[in-house]
Amino acid sequence: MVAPSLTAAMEATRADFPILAQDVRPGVPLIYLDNGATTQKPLSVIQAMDEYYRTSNANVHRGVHAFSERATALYEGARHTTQAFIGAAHSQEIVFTRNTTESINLVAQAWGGWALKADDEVVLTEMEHHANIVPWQIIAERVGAKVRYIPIFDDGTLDMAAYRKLLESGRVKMVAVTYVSNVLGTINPVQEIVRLAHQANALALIDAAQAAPHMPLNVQQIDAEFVAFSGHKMLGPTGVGVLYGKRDLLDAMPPFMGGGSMIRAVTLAKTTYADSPQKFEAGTPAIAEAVGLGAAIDYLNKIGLDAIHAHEAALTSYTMDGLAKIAGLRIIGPDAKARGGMVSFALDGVHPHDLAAGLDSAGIAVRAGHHCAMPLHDRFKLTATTRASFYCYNTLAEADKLIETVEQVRRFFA
Ligand code: 7TS
Repeated sequence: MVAPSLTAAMEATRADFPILAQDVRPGVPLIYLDNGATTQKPLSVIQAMDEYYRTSNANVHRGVHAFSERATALYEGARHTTQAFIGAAHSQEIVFTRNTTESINLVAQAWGGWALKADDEVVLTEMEHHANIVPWQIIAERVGAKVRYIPIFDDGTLDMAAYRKLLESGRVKMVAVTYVSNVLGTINPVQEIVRLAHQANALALIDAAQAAPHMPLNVQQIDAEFVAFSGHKMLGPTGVGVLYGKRDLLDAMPPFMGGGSMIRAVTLAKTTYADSPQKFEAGTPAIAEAVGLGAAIDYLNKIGLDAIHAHEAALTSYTMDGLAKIAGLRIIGPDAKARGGMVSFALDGVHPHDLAAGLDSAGIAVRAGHHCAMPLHDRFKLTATTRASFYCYNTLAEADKLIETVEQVRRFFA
């Protein structure tokens, strides 16, 4: 049973999100259950970006003029806010990128191009988003390394014994794993995964795109060398993401891209590089977006990651119970207790796109397709699923409407 008082406190956050007050079509209110793709933005984030452009806009780290100093202070302030949010020891360990995808590509190209040699191995899992598969395939192909995958059980959890076996090759240099699956919702035991990687002298990268927005995350506790996530999935704007990296490693690695702002000195013959994070932030960064991300983190801290996680767990458990009663409906992934705030399902005889279109006519936004995890869908012998993914502002009434509408769509196609 869901404690209504728990969800009521979170449901009150709805008032902070202007978009949620809109109708999708006249008389059809928006029920936004596509938070795994991107989240809505509270007024405080929208205002912080508006305020930045109205009062402080200039380029950063360049001019000696007052506005450049003001913009730099705001941009670096967002870096400190992000550092505190994930418990990093140094602000130099926070690199602003465009998104999780760019953060992982940065590591695959800059670290991988430098450290990976022929016949080295990179270990991923079968449940990765394409953003944590393709960059590794590209670099592996370039240097002659191999990509191996930790298999998953039918319940959507990782086969840790198979992982231990993979590490026995003695050739694994990197283990890159998602914290929370964007399809199954599985919360992986990342601390244990990293510990085992280190025991085998491998480094670790955690894709925290679906974790950082939804639960407390401490990079020192996880101890991975790299952690990646996106601003837009945690109430912040698009165009800004984060790569956390351990300082010694970031200092030792070559840059990802070259250009302005990342150099110490340039001559026509040779360039020396600035320290991290500047070394990895070539060109004018997404300044207003970083300011918006800082405001999003302030907002998340105010409502509390523990409370958000508990709210989403309650909604997910409630939704799974309701959906499980629908004839011919199959949920993939583990029990509600072992997952983040999402549920993906297949309905016999109804294509996920038809189901999503039926839900859309009732104002319900969900994602249908392979969710950029084709190997995972292959593993479950499905081409596509429908996914509902929650955030702080979703309500039990919305979960009810979802369950009821899925049943109506099933009857329509029966
Ligand atoms: N990793 C995971 C686990 C993700 O869920 C996503 C985006 C990414 C990486 C890539 O993030 P980006 O910000 O660089 O695009 N996942 C989804 C999704 O599930 N639906 O749309 C985007």
